[in-house]
Amino acid sequence: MPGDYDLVVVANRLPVDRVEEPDGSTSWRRSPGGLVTALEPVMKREDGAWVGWAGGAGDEAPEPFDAEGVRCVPIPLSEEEVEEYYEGFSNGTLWPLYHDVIVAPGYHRSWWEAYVRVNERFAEAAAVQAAQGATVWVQDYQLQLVPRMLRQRRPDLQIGFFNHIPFPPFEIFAQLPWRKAIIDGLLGADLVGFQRAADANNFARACRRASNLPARAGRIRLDAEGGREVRAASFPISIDFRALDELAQREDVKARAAEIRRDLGDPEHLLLGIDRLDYTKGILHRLKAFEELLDDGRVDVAEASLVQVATPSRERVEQYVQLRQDVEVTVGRINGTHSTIAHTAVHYLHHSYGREEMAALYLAADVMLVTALRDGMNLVAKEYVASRHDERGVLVLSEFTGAADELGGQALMVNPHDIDGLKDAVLRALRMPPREAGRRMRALRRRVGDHDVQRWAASFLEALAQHAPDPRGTAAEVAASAEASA
Ligand code: GDG
Repeated sequence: MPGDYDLVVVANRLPVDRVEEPDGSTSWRRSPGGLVTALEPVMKREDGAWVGWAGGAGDEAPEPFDAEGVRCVPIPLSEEEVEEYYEGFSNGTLWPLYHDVIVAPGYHRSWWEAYVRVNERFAEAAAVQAAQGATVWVQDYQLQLVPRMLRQRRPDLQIGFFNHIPFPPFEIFAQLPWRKAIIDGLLGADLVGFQRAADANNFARACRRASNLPARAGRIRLDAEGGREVRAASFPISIDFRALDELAQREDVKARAAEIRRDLGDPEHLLLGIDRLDYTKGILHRLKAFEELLDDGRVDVAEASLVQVATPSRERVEQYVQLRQDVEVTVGRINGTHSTIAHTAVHYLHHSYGREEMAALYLAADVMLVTALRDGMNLVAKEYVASRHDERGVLVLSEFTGAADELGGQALMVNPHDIDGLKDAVLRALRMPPREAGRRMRALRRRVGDHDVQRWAASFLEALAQHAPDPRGTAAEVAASAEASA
């Protein structure tokens, strides 16, 4: 029932996807992704509700429903709001701005107005669902105004926010015409979480510079609100290590990995990239390095092949259309020049795959290339590690990912802008002695295994509870006061 839920998650998307059944009816299937996995146990335990967009455009959303043990509350987005709030302000303004302006952000007032309006709608829905004193956890850059809007409606709530993408240095953030409103929106939360310590610091600095607020040691003091303190800290997200580890050990997945290698002509070395087709992921830089290694004759097409999975993404946003063209022209050129009848240099796959196939690909690859130009975390890097129960394989990892903070010691670190350095790292990975690769992979697996997504969710919620004590008091206090008033 509305008003009953002790934990409310607010995210742009619901944790389920709509499926059309053969008889024309609609059902809901859990969407792949770590967030759902991480939150499912707490959602069930705490009597949770999840507020999010169900996908699709229209003025009406489906009625709230239960799926996978979670109450789902769909939010409608009109056709125009999909264009202006989602494709526009979220993915055409904030996404490039927060990723070091790799492409130019668009600043359009109509996009901003739609962003404000849609954030209000999410905040209102969360306010209606949350029980007295409940915890509300708002996710990601599409909803940065929700914490403040929610606090205005429901000062009794404990409010947490987690930003999945980087928070940029103030010198870049300062471009945003609505920077003060965004800061104020986020400061409605009790705890604002980021992937890296550097993101939390950038945020605290933006509070000082844009809004003149005292911020020290990750605490921002709001004198205008009676000295209320907002905490900013890092909580690096992770994956469901155990589930992927188990999946990759299944006999059918291992057999599929071997089959993939056979089908690719049994190359001596298999390199792999898996990314959403996004300009932040450095796909073109990776292709350039591989092309030059083939051009230079340092790598032979009979010896090494690159499989690049580029999952379709944001296909109506202009820069993504351009990127797809650039990647496809580049792959065509590399293959035209270097492939032979027996061997293809680059296998480019513009599809999305099931979990089993993903695990088999990870298991088949000798070298995993993660060359993002900027990335909040990069879960692909951690998934590769979780899949390698055989302790083989080498991870080449960009220093501009959040994952680099944790895995930098054992992965081969690269600056993807330095093509010569990237080529050297790829060659080093291809030639790494198995003992060294094994030692590195063991250490990587220990790190990711100990810091899985369940631990991430628990540590965020624990920090939130500590920073903003339950306004209803502890269970014992509540019981005592109920007794006293009886
Ligand atoms: C954002 C931040 C941060 C990809 N293709 C397929 C597929 N995937 C899955 C991967 C992985 C996920 O999508 C991608 O996660 P990443 O972390 O690599 O990147 P973003 O999508 O940009 O995610 C990022 C993340 O949020 C979490 O906070 O790490 O920095 O940008 O799990 O496996 N999954 C399936 N088929 C595919 O074809 N099943």
